[in-house]
Parts: sequence; C-alpha cells; structure tokens
Amino acid sequence: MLDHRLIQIVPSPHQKALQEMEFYAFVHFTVNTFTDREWGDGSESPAVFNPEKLDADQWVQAIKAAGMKGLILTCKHHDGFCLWPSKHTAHSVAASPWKNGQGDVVAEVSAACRRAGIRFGVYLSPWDRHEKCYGTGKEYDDYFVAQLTELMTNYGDIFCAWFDGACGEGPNGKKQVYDWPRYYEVIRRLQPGATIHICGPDVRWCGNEAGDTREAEWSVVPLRTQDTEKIKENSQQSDDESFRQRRISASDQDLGSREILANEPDLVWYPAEVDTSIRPSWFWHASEDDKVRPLEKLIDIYEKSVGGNATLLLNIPPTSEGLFHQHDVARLQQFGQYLADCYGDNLAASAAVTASPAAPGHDIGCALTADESYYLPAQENVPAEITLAWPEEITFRRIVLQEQISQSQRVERYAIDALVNGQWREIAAGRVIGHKRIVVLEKTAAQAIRIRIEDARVAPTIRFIGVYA
Ligand code: FUL
Repeated sequence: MLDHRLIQIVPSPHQKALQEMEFYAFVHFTVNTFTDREWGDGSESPAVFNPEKLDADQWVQAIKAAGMKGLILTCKHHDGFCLWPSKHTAHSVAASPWKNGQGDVVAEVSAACRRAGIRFGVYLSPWDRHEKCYGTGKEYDDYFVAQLTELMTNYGDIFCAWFDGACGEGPNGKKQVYDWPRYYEVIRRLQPGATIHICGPDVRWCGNEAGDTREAEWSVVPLRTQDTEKIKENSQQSDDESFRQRRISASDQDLGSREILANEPDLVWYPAEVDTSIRPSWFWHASEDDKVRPLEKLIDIYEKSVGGNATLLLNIPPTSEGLFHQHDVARLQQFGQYLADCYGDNLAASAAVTASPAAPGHDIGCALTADESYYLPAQENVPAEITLAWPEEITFRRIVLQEQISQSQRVERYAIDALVNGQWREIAAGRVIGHKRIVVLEKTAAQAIRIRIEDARVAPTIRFIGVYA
C-alpha cells in the first residue's frame, strides 16, 4: 500500500550532512579526569586540572585513523568547570595551573580538528553543579546563553551542539527550568549548519549507552518525541535522572513503523544517534586502562549502528596527561584498518546488474556509484528486484544497502537471496534500510545475489549497493 504522506518528511541539509558523517568521536575531559570520578559535584578546585602533555593533534590523528569524521568535546560537564577561559565564570582553565592559566582546551582541539579536516562539535552541560545562579531561572539561562555564545562564536565552524538532559540540583539545592527554545535560537543564529542533539530537535538519543541499536531504527517519527514544549515541561518535572531516558527508552522498540505513524498528525525527521564509550566509563580512570573494549565488540557496535540507520558517537577519554592512552590509540588504529580491509573492495563493481525497469534518469547504474544519484523503479508498487551476477562464484560476508534519504525513508521490508548451486536461497531479511544498512553474514559463496524490496512507502530509492568479502 502506498503512503505519500510519510515521504513528505525529509532531512534538513544539516541533518543530511550529519548522517553522511556516520561515525564521530566524543571526548570526555574535565576535572573528573584528575579526581577519578564520573560526575564532579562542582566543588573541585581548578588547581587539579593540569594535563601537562596535552596534545590535541594526537587525539585527532587517532580518531582520524579510526575513520571518524568529527569530534565532540565536553567543553563543560555537570561539574561546571569550563575547558575554555569563559568570561562569565572564574571556574575554568584560566584558574588552573595548566599553561599558567593561559591555556584554552577548546581552542587547541578545534584548531587540531581544522588542521586534520575533522569537524568540531561542543557538548555543553545545561546541568551545572558549580554555578551559584543555577536554579534561579532567567539568571542562569542568561549565564548559559552567554557561554553558548562564546562557544558558537570563537571557535570556527561547529557541526553539533550536544545537550544532555540531566537536570539535577545546583550548589544551592535548586533545580533549573531550561529555556530550550532560547538556547536553540542562539545556535541557529550563530551556527546555522549545526545539528542540535539529544535535548534538541535534530538528532535523537537511541535510548541506551551500551552501544545497542534497535533492529528497525526509523528516521520519521511522531513530533511528540521531540516537541520543545514537552521538553520544557518534562525538565520541570524531572527528578535526578535524565528525562531523556524516560522520553525514548530502550524498551520503546517501535518508534516509526507505518502502524505507529498512522494516527499521528505531525511527523518529523529525527534520526537516531548511538553514543557509547570505548571503555566502561565516560571519563578516564587508570583502573580501566586494560578494559578498552575488544575490536570485535566495536565492529559489532559499528555495523549495527552505522549499518542500522543511526550515527555512532564513540567516546575516547584522554588521560590526566592530556593524551589518549596507548591502548585506546592502538584499538582505534586496528578499527580503521578493519574498515579499510573489509569495505575497501566492492565486488558489486564486477557484477552484471539487472533490475526492475527504472524511472528515467534513475537506472540501476546509479546504485553502483558512491555519489548522490539513485536507482528508482518506474513502477510505484513494490516488489522491486535487483540482481547481481558474477561469471564465477564469489564469497562475501557483508552487503551494504543505502537509500537516498533526501527522498525520505521509503523501504519497509527487504530480503536478500543468494544463488547457490542453481537454487535461490534467502540469506537475509529486514525492515529498515534508511541511510545505510550493513547486512552481516556468515561467509557465503554464490554466483548471484538478488535484492528484493518487498514493501515500501512509495517506489524505493536505492543509492548504493556494496558487496564485500
Ligand atoms: C550522560 C552524562 O550524565 C554522562 O556523564 C555522559 O556525559 C553521557 C554522555 O551522558 O547523561
């Protein structure tokens, strides 16, 4: 059954650009790095902050080697300590012994990113356990907006503002009602290309911090999952726990199937981001130097998130010296090598490819290039089929499919068959493709592969097909 209403919902240019980035780094760094804590309480002395060997180029080279395209720095975490010399507080690097108070971590990291062609983004915690005016309403909003303005003005192009929903008590025992629409306005005005994540309208939290992705991660969802008035309301009611955890929880498995969307009057493009750490914790703890997650686990997280229509935000915490630990660096290097080895050679390039008749200008050849062009069947009704055949049997372990999301998310069910000894056998099936689906298989030998789009909102777009050994 066709549904033209749903495909009216498409990403904004900055949402599309974010999904193209696919994989980017989180860097958790603050006084906690020196006090061995995960949440500072705001009473930490800036005197503890002294990363004597800080080398932002080392961080950036390590994340680049892993194939990441951006870096989001915790410019201020819940403890309120600012990694830049903010004019609006004394609780910052300016009061620390690091570089005799003359340093600016945000400047060093953003410059290193620029040098390496990596995009830079900021995490600024609304919850501030140090700032005295936290919980007073407009006074704190003014403070927060002033800090946001510094970050959005003084550090070049920013690709993302990441807002955590945690909303606990300030040093005065009070809780703040965040003025989200006001915060968003600052970002839209000063960095119109930036996406606003989590407590924001552009990118939604996947619902867990373990690295898990839903099997069907839809990008078109009901407006209620990101309505800003709701966000305000909820933050007023929230207890210690972050309200975002209640809004979209890991147990809400279906956020956007056609059944869910059927009676929703207002829909939005709101894609998922999976955030997780390379270690058990977000901040560095010497006790976790031998607990860097195994390569196999990282591959699994990557293939389910990036390959499951979500972006992947992987945290790597610098040590108290201001460097990524050698174990993390080695893992990132291995991971980049895996990506290059696994996805370097597309076997689809040597296949004879046929497909259901195409709409003019959208023949199947469009799905074999890495550009924006896409295959579009002439007929609106599914099923549509694409067959790739090789002169000799090939072996493969991964199949990559992409829709052209500028045309919305259309595919609702797909299946893949392999031709083995003259017989077609179904080897995979699923629901969502979206920006990217990575189908992970046992090593399979076949002479041909057939991709069947069995259900779609309207004629499906296929932007890319990859087959990898
Ligand atoms: C959470 C925070 O409380 C953690 O410390 C961390 O920053 C994580 C990414 O978000 O809500």
